[in-house]
Amino acid sequence: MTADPAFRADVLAGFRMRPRAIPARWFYDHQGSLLFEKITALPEYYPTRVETALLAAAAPDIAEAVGPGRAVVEFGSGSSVKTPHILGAVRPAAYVPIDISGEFLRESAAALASGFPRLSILPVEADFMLPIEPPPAIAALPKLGFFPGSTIGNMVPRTAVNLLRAMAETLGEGAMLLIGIDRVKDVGTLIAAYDDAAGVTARFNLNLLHRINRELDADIPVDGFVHRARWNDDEARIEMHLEAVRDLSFTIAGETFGMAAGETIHTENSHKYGPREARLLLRAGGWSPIREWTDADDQFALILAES
Ligand code: AVJ
Repeated sequence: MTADPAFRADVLAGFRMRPRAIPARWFYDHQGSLLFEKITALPEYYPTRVETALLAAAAPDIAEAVGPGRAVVEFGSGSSVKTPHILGAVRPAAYVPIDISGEFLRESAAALASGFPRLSILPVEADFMLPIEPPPAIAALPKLGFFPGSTIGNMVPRTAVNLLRAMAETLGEGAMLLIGIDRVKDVGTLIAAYDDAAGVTARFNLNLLHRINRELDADIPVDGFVHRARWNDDEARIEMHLEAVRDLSFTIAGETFGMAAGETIHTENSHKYGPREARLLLRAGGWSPIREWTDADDQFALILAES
């Protein structure tokens, strides 16, 4: 398999730096995407379940607040479970899913097309972290951005603000944004969600090493690592790490690396926000929150904002 040069560069740079770190976006090869799907069904992983229920319950309210005739632009399309709730309620003039994985994009567009045969679906294969030129067909329509899943939590606040500003730019005059943001909550609930009893999140994290071995001509002994999930209270985030359980030596793309027992690779951040923090983040990113929906236990929030 010919590896993505950006993957190779991020992995080599990540193993050279201290502390070692690899961006979370590289979790999602085919195997990683399947494992993430499994995570969303775990009893401990509340975000997907709570957000989907929120969307279903709030759909009529959302439709009323958003009004007719918009184009829905989904950033990092994927969730075949959540999108139909929005499309069914808002009844948009067009739907534009944006994703880096062309294969994934075509699959989910095809699945949605059968449920919404008269909807104009215009997939865009792009990295949503960069500014995007929307398809000309929707140029004249007001937009509703849709960014579910608390994917914003993967970014440090500085990057999250930059992304929100880029989204406002992409979506143009009179745009709205519906965003899902996970709440700060008790540490036990958070840790369980990222270190489940069945070990699926551990497999998801360790799959990154398998992916490096598969794609970058590497010989990392995956059994020399364990999954760690910890709450970083200063930064208000769950962190995932891979910790070496013994002294290790391995090569990646011809370069040799050593790790001592106890050394870690930081693989993911998942930032959590309280109610005011979430609204402040949106304001810093150029959006004004106008409505908000949460579950009875305030586990997760859906926020509607205007630019
Ligand atoms: C897809 C980034 C929202 O942070 O909860 C789930 C990814 N990582 N379990 C999250 C994830 C471990 C997930 N996001």
